[in-house]
Amino acid sequence: MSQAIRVIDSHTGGEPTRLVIDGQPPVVAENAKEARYVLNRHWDHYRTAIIDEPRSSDIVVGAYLYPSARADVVGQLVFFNNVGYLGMCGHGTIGVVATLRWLNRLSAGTHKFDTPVGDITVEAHADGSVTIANVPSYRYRQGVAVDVPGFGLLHGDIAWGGNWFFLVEDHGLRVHYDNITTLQRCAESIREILQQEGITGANNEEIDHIELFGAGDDDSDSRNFVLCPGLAYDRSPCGTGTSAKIACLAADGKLQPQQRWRQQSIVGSCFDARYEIDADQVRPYVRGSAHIVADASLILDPNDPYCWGISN
Ligand code: PYC
Repeated sequence: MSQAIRVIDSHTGGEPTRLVIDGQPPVVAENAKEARYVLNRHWDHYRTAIIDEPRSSDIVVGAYLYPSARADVVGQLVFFNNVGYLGMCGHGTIGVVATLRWLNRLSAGTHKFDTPVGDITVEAHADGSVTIANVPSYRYRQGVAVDVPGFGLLHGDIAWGGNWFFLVEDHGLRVHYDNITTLQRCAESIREILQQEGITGANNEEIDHIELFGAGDDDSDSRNFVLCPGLAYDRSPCGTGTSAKIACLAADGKLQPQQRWRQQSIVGSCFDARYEIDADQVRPYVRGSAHIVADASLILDPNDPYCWGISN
């Protein structure tokens, strides 16, 4: 028997999000962290069916939203992509909120979600944009030197913004869409070196996102190129990556609480960011907009040799 999974696709500044509406694995968990564990351990074939080719591609981030026993949260929100599960996803959260608004399942105003890395609060604005109050973000290490074949000696900060990032400014490359191939090669090489040299985030956690920064334009403070886990790059400015950047700017004294930071993506889309100090921690606020692009049923036919996706 074939089964159907209803999904709604959106994009946030060019970066796609696929929210599963019906037909998700029947996971019942205490919280989003446990839900992610159970999904990874027992239901990973659903991730590959939903997000891998032939139904999707490595640039799409998927989202499951499970009910929670907690009355103060909308639900347990777990993001995934072609290589696994994310801690948090900023563009994805904006896409999920826009989708729930489109379905009339969420009102304008303030709402909380449980994610595997902690609670986040969102403000769904009347104009359709969404502000995320992200998990506390911080710089873990500053100016870590890496010798990258073909690119030379580079330095990066390691920072947490809901995922682990290595943020590099001294790469000497033009951060522009027409330079994507070189940016991608550089970011991939940096990640390889981090892995080879055992350079990690706190608690030995893998640094799976690499961010290369360049100058902004009249409308932005900076432009970034973000390599996501796997080989895809973020078309949006990356919500968790912008949070990591904000944490570094705050640590350097280059951005004051409530000061605006406009982060532009490699395709030109922008997030508006700022931070507050919350119990001595940097709490980033990231604002952006998403648009709905599809409301579809994925068909899982057991006779299809690629029913569960083409995975590597
Ligand atoms: O917006 O946080 C983000 C994100 C992570 C991976 C892709 N987008």
